[in-house]
Parts: sequence; C-alpha cells; structure tokens
Amino acid sequence: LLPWPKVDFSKFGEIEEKPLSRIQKISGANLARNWAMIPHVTQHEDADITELEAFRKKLGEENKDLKITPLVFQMKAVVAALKAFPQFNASLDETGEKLILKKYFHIGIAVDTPDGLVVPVIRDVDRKGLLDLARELAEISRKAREKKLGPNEMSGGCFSISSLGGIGGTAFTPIVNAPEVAILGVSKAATKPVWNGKEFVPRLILPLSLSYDHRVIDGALAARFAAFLAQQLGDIRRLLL
Ligand code: CAO
Repeated sequence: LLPWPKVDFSKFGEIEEKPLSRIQKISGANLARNWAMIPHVTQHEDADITELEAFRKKLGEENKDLKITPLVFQMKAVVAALKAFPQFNASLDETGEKLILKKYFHIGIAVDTPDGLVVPVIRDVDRKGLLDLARELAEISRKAREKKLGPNEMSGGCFSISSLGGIGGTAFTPIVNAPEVAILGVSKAATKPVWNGKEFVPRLILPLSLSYDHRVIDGALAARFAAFLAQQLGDIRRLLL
C-alpha cells in the first residue's frame, strides 16, 4: 500500500487540529482491519412492518415507562434467523480453516456516542421478552454514552445490528464486526406504495442491509437469510413464536 499522504493543509487555508478520541482510535483500527481482511458483500432487502408498527405503538401505550423502538423487534427477528441459518451464528477461528458454530444468541448493538462508536452486547436475546430487551437497550445505550460500559459488556457478541433508522437513509453498507460473520444495517422506515395484485396500497417499508463475510457465507444463503428476516418482521405472529 502507498503511505498515507502527508500534506501541510495550512498552506491552503486556516486549519485546526483535533486528536481522535481513545474510542475512535480503537474502533478505527478494528474497522480498518475488518474492511481490509473480510471480503464484504451487502444484501439489501425490504421488510413490510405495517402491522409490526401498529403492534409496537400499542405495546408502547401499554408501557409508557418504557421506550419500545423497532430495534427490539429486529433483535428478536435476527435471533430467529440465526436459529434458522446457523452459519450466520459462527466465527472463523484464527487459522481461518475452521468455523465455530455458537449455540447462544448474544447480539451487539452499535451505539453512537459523542466519543465515537461502541458496540455493547445484549446476552441471550432468545431468552428475553420484548419489554426486557427494551429495558436493557435503554440501559446499555445510557451506559455507552456515559462511558460506563465494562469490557465484558462489549464482548461475546454473535452478530451485530447497526440501526441508523432513527436518523434517516435508505440503505448503507455496514462493516462486519470480526470475528462475527455478518451485520445487519437498518435504515429509516418509510410509507411506500406497494402493489397487492389489484391496486397500490400504502405500506410501511423498513430497509435492511445485510453485510456478510463472503468466505463463510455465499450470496444465495445471504439472500435467504435477508428474505427470512423480512418475513419475520412482516408477520409478527412468527416473531412471537
Ligand atoms: N425507522 C423509522 N424510525 C425509527 C427506526 C427505523 N428503522 N428506528 C428507530 N426509529 C425511531 C424510534 O422509534 C424513535 O422514535 P420516537 O423518538 O418517536 O420514539 C426515534 O427513531 C429515535 O430512536 P433511537 O435512535 O433513540 O432508538 P433506537 O432503539 O432505534 O436506537 C441506538 C438505539 C442506541 C442504536 C441509537 O440511539 C444509536 O446510537 N444509533 C446509531 C448507531 C450507529 O451509529 N451506527 C453506525 C455504525 S457504523 O458507523
């Protein structure tokens, strides 16, 4: 690789120097390694969450003390997909010759903080209900923003979710959080006209972007995983199974 360009920017105009935070340096090194070493592909999929949103709003009205965002439903849908496609709940060992399949379901959640990106892990998502997950999500995002997360709260993840849905966007290409083999990016849900065979009807559509390590997962499997996820989110009866 060519060395990083060394430029005296002050030659061209006024500048200011700002050192990177400790978190930015650590996450930057990890992101750079993962981006360079993992052959990434991103599969995009749409989920119709019209019914899911109606249910979420109802649940929110019944539990006013809690903030129940779409993310907790996405966590449950991801666990269902990991169970159906165990290759996604896996890591390559350090030799790159063996796949380690995990029988537990710990999900990392990318949290944006003033000092940079951190990924706390919520353990045993398969064994927790939506309300417990909402409570835990609020707790870890608060801890993340107050820099109170311990190392054990940021390790052991099987799969990560990066939700930019509260901000905007229609799709993006998240970077796999090694040694995990896939990550789900979630963009902002929007009402779109959908053809139901007779007419266009307004439906709430959630854009999903699944990045995966192509050494471990092939495109057809990723397309199936993403379609399965969309199906889970599209039919809350499945999600509650
Ligand atoms: N579509 C539409 N609206 C959405 C949505 C989606 N996909 N996801 C969340 N929302 C809504 C929420 O319902 C909430 O609405 P109200 O304010 O009306 O209640 C609002 O957006 C804000 O949600 P939130 O961001 O506070 O909560 P969350 O559970 O969705 O996310 C957390 C929590 C911690 C993941 C988030 O705060 C965060 O930090 N996101 C950024 C992650 C990030 O930086 N990823 C990038 C990694 S790569 O650099």
